[in-house]
Amino acid sequence: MPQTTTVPRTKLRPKTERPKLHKVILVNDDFTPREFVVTVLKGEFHMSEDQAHRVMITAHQRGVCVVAVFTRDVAETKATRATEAGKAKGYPLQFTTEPEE
Ligand code: NFA
Repeated sequence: MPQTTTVPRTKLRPKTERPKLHKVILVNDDFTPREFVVTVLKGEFHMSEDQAHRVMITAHQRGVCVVAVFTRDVAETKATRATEAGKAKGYPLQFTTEPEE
């Protein structure tokens, strides 16, 4: 078998910082129709009917449900767009964001 030689690394390799992730949170209310919430989740967050229905029901029963996590800009843009979709129909539907621990 041919011999191989490995040379120890001398170049510094700084640790890569990962951007902090932010949760998008669906907030329950008494007015927005369930089916509309599911439609917004599917459209804005690319969820299947099943996933969207589970997230909607969880928020309905517990008050809130984490939809997904993104970098801050993406989380804020998606939460705003999803909230606006409800507002456009006269619904009080709210999506908020918060940084992950
Ligand atoms: N609570 C709403 C209803 O009973 C449905 C809903 C679920 C609204 C999740 C907002 C968020 N029509």
